[in-house]
Amino acid sequence: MTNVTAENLQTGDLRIDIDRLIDRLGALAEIGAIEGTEGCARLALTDEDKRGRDLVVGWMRDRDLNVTIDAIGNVIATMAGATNGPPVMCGSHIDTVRTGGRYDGNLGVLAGLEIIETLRTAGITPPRPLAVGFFSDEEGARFPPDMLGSLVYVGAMSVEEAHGIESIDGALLGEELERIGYLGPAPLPAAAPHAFVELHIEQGPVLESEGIKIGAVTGVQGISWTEVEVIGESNHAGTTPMALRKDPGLVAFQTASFVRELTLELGHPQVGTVGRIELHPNLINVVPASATFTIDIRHTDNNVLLEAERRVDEFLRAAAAAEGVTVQTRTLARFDPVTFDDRVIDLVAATAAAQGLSVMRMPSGAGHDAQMLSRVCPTGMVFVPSVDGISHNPAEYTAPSDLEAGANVLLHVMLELARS
Ligand code: HGY
Ligand code: MN
Ligand code: MN
Repeated sequence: MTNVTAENLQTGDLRIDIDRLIDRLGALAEIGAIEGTEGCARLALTDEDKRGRDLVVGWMRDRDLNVTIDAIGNVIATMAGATNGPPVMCGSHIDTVRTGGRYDGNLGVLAGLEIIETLRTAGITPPRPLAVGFFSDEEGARFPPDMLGSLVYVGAMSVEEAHGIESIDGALLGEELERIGYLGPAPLPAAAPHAFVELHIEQGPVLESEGIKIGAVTGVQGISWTEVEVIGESNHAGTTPMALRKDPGLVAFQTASFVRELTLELGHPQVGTVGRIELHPNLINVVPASATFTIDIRHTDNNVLLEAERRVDEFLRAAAAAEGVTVQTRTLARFDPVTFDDRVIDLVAATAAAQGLSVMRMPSGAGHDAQMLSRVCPTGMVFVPSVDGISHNPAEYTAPSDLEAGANVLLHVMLELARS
């Protein structure tokens, strides 16, 4: 079949192969599978992450795509277009949290691969190159901050600084990259794509509760991650009178409950989470010597987020003073709210409507690589519903028809961007 460009072929009725996409999502989820669930655990740069990377890179190479790997382990696969120049790029991440589902991140990467395969099968050469990538350490759960790979990709953090980041389990990022064989030569920061679109599950309850099939994402809310170390004095749980204690655990727990009270006071969409806490020596009969915990607070309005950060810090220091303990804080991530490009948002909404899909504009509660790519090119996102709004949980689920709808919207948004 002669190569026809998208220009002269009615691509309007082109659709992806959902069975092939679901098969690949299943095959990838086998890696790091969480027994008895549909979920998987592939923390960034672990052996499981490596095995997942190897599988996806193999699929990319089997399709004769030009695959590049850079010095933070980002992998970009490019399909040639009728012209040269920066590609229209899609993608996301394939690292997960410890209680990961099979769709978070993986959908955006494998839908991109499916789109390229669909075009190849139809003998279509897009007017511009198309690319699909996965960015390293999007979750930031092992190596903070989150969206680390795409942050370095756009030049907002140096490779050297990133390589020096220590994980929660004491490893160095650069050494782990080398160990798993993904310390690549592709230049950083990378050349900006023509445009970037990320397909992702919503990971929240909005689309499902509204009965809407597609989210045309308007942006990402601000994110503030802080690690707090409270230093007290270990002592005997039985002999130490309460008035003589310097209990860092108490300050950690008081602060965690304050975070919840503050979110209730500030109201939706303010959110706050204490997701990790470690007491030392973590024994039943020892008043802890130290307590290390994390605070994740987010808001769509940066001024409210700044006020929330101030209030939490104020409470923490007052509680520490009252208990006679000391506090050290470390910022693990701080990203202002991001607004995507109106042209891409409009295109997502129009494409969904043209395919007869209900669509609504909405912000993202979760962080995404798209928020970093939006610093260098016109960027948008396509959301599909999460059943019961559940994510970062092996029970995460999105119906095949919704996966298919999202991938078909992504296909035609990318083709339209390739013509622009
Ligand atoms: O933390 C986040 O929002 C994303 O899952 N990395
Ligand atoms: Mn994600
Ligand atoms: Mn996630």
